[in-house]
Amino acid sequence: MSSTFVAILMGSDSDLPVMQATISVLKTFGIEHEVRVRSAHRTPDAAKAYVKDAEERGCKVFICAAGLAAHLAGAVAGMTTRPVIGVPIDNGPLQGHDALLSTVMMPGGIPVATVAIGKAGAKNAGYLAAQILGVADQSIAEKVKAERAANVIALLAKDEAMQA
Ligand code: RP5
Repeated sequence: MSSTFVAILMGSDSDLPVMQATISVLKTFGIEHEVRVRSAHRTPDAAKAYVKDAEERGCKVFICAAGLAAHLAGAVAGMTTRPVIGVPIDNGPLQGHDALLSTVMMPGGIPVATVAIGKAGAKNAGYLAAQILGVADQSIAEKVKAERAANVIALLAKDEAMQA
């Protein structure tokens, strides 16, 4: 029997500090996840084998992070019809602009839902995965709504404190 989970793939273990933001969001919502290092360039065969195996075991969303010539999300998107979220990592001399364009500029028919460069994008990748799962899972949808409502209250409270 397969159980629903999100797979987080990263091109290198050096991407992990940024991707902790994704892991943290998924933990907040109690979403099962796996974290693996698989590279489109350095370990293409292992990347493909993982994607196929993860699909069979119940992976519903793939989150792929890479920096520089960031082809991991695009390569994974070519291997699966599950939603693929791409996180451009902000390392290297171009500070993630290279990774952003490599991730987002996909040919028609093979989409990658690309989030912002770096930590904000990594965080949003977790939220987007939760929202995708929430379409079919009411309990996750409710948690996402509750978290948003709590954020509104917290922000307005900060504003109120500022005015005092
Ligand atoms: C990319 O190259 C990885 O995703 C990483 O962001 C970047 C550098 O990798 P390392 O040289 O740190 O392993 O493929």
